[in-house]
Amino acid sequence: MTCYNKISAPGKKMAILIDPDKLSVQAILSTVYTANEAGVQMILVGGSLMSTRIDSTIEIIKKNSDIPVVLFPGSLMQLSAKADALLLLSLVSGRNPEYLIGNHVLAAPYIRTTNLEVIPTGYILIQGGNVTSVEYISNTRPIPADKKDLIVATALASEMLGHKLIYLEAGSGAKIHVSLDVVSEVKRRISIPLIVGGGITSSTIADEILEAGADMIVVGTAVEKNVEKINQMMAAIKNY
Ligand code: 1GP
Repeated sequence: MTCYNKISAPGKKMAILIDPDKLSVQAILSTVYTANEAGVQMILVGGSLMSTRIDSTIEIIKKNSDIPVVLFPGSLMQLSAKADALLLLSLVSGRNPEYLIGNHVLAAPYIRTTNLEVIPTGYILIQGGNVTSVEYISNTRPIPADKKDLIVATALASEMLGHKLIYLEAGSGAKIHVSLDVVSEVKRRISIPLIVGGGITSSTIADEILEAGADMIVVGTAVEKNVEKINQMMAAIKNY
């Protein structure tokens, strides 16, 4: 089954975000073992900066897990043929052409030489109460969290342009996750799968966001701080 089919399949899913720069090899291993046991559906790999070689991180994950590894690249330096799939992100909330098409042009010839499954993704950055790395690095403004109509219009335009997924992002370490109201309205209006991430720190929040309509949640910071969160959040997912 392709990664896209896994995301689109009925039921709720959780992806763990592994940022190679933030975790030691030992911490990556303990995250991966816990994810295996808990039945996590996907592992995303990426970050805003990267001083570690992404290939070696993916090798470690692959050697110790059968969970699909999906690239979630913060930059062109984060491409690897060793992953299973690539979220080809278009930062549609922003107006920086490099993150809408420029980097994609630079990456496309290389991506074509790999076996990566490419998943075109409309990536929508929403204010999360603090300035996140994505906002700073991409030099784009997030959509204000209370502008539900703008967020919905952006998601609709993204779907109409042919993106296969919508990713609502409050930013890694966001103080405030994407609101339940926004998640449910976007889900109601689009017909492609919905991913939500940023600031999901507890199983209660995870459950509320899934209940509001997310098909898959992405959790990074909370798991970096406490790997046990994987079990707690997966327990919420298993209720569906
Ligand atoms: C960031 O959505 C992801 O791109 C995860 O965010 O680190 O806040 O869980 P957190």
